[in-house]
Amino acid sequence: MSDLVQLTKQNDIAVITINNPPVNALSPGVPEGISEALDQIEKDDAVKAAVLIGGGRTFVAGADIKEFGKMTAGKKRGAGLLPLLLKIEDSTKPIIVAIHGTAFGCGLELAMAGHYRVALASAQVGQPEVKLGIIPGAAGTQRLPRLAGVAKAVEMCTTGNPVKAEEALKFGIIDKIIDGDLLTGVVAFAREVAGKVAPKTRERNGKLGNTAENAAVFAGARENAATKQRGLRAPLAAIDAIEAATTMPFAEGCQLEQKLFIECLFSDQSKSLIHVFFSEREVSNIPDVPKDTPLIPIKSAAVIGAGTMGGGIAMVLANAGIPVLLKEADQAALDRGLATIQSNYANSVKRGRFTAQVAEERLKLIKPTLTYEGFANVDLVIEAAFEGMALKKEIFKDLDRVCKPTAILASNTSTLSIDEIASATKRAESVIGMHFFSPANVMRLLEIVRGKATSKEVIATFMALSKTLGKVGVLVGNCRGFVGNRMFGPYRREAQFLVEEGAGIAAVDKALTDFGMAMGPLATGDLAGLDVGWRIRKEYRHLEKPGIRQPFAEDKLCELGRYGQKSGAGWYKYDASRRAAPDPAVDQLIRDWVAEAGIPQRQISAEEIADRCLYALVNEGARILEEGYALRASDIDIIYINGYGFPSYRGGPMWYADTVGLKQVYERVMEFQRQHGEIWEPAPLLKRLAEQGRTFADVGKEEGAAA
Ligand code: 3H9
Repeated sequence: MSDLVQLTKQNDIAVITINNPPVNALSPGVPEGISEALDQIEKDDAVKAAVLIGGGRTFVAGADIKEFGKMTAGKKRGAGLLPLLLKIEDSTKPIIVAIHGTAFGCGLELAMAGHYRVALASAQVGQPEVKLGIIPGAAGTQRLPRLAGVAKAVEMCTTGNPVKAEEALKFGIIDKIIDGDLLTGVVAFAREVAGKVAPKTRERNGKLGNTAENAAVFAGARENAATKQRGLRAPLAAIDAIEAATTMPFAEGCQLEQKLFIECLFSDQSKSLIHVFFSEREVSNIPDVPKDTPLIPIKSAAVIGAGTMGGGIAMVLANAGIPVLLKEADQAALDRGLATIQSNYANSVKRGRFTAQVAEERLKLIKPTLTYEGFANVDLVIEAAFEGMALKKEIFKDLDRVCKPTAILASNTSTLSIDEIASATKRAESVIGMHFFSPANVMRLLEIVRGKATSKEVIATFMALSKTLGKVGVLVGNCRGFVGNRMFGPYRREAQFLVEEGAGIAAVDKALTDFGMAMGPLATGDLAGLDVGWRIRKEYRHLEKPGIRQPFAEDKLCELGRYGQKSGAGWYKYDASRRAAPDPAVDQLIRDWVAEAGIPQRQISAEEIADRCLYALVNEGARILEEGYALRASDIDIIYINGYGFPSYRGGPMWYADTVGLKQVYERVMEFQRQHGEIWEPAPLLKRLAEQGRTFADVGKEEGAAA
């Protein structure tokens, strides 16, 4: 038998154990091993029932995702898992599946083929395939509605969200929760059911509902998917497959599921989402910071500034159970900050995210203060004061004086140099950038900015801390705007240029939302506040190269007090509930301004709008990669997906460029250079890769880049 599967016996109960670390994925060898074990069990008269269990930290977390790439590359085409699952279900002896950790994807599909399922209370089950752009491909869409009902199956297969053991029990996905040792519990359960007629999931049609009820469920789910998962194919395919479970015999439903599964698997969406899955794990690989680098314990923290960012960061720390001092300069600002935190927590309770008691416990961890008292004891300080170098240096000088020598000092700057901030201290090795995205308690991205002197221990600690805080931490180098905002500059510059050249405001935003961006670039400006960029541009105006075209519309809007949502008007006008509407007054203003500036007006296609904005991102991303401010193209992708609303099913800007083909992207950039001049000069790396027929994903494999 394969090394990945072991067969043992506890008297009359056989125990099949899957051992394929780290997550017991059903890699080649595992299904074969289970099948062989079943053959032996069938032949062994002494065995009355069998248990299927996972060794190590989890039951089966799904198919081996690495194998999908081999399948789509045409290197592999297996028989699939369906025959094995039928073999389990048709076993003459009851098979009881014991779940701990996660039974995800074909882990749950495997479990559902068993006659009974038991689980530890801490276990979770789910069909997360949709997050990889696919649907369950081993009869999950056919067996799950038979166990859990149609509505629950639709919810699980379209959202991909896991279900805890208690809920799984309530919905009939599992039969029992085991307290104490799982193996002992499942063997006892197996003895109870041994010799009885075992239920086959595929023959249980009682929960498949009636046509009228189901029609409402499917229509609602399709509408939901079209709005909440706009552009994604897999949720709709999952609904089609579950619908088949309600209208077709099991075997035919399985055939339709297979067809849809393969269609999704071979799609660009799935390839992109699988790229995102592995890239999100790759970010924690820092070549010069080994995995065993000692971590600095972070048991307490302080945040400076109780504004939107500071308050959000204090909540992030409190949510992770870390006590935090929250310092402001005056009582009124501190009170305002605390009131916002309280109302955020109250909203979460209202929405059912957690209980009032949990909110209270978290709130208790945040201690407001107007002084540095207590700062000598904290392990970490995050400065989230107003974005200005002089002020930040002043604060860091104070922190260097009041904090203990081992404390880490972090700045939540979005543009300023970490090295210059660190120069205000005598401990540059303990200074690091921690760029949260607004709202800090919601957005997953954290850019971790490495200064010249930042120590490896501090970097390793922050990579680990980002996970504790529930964030995706990406290490970036110290350049202006770091990775995300540095790329966002050219992207939003092009959006403005397009309007100044004659494109409609809504047309620019629509071209990008049609591409899949969560929001258009101009609406995003209104949301973030147009004045933020305006102030930064004023501070850096002296660095602008003379003779280079600069967009002017946003600056002029700010001069008129149109800062965006917060002032009720920006590119759009907003009502009291911040709903946007086109504003003919802005259209007129733009017409006047461009006439005055003598900019020729023309019709601009949605394709040109999307290309100019997206390739501006890609060209700047290529420079960042070559200059070493990002470790990998995929790190840039993760930043854009988690911080800037880039559609994950496009894989991020660099992956997207790879899928278009760098030769084509390069030629388009050259065309823009001919039309618009120097600002469109192709990045040398883009040019080189295009000429060599290579991709951004290849970079780093041969020619290293280091943040
Ligand atoms: C499926 O099942 C399709 C079927 O319906 C049909 C088939 C015909 N494969 O996340 P972690 C690796 S689709 C390969 O850091 P955690 C991961 O890359 C699948 N590798 O740990 C990492 O490697 P490294 C449906 C996998 O504790 C290491 O394991 N299932 C797989 O934070 C540890 O992972 C899913 O989509 C895999 N399936 O979280 C589940 N899973 O150390 C995907 C993990 O080299 N997995 N790895 O970077 C997860 O959601 C999480 O990994 C899990 C553990 C919750 C299980």
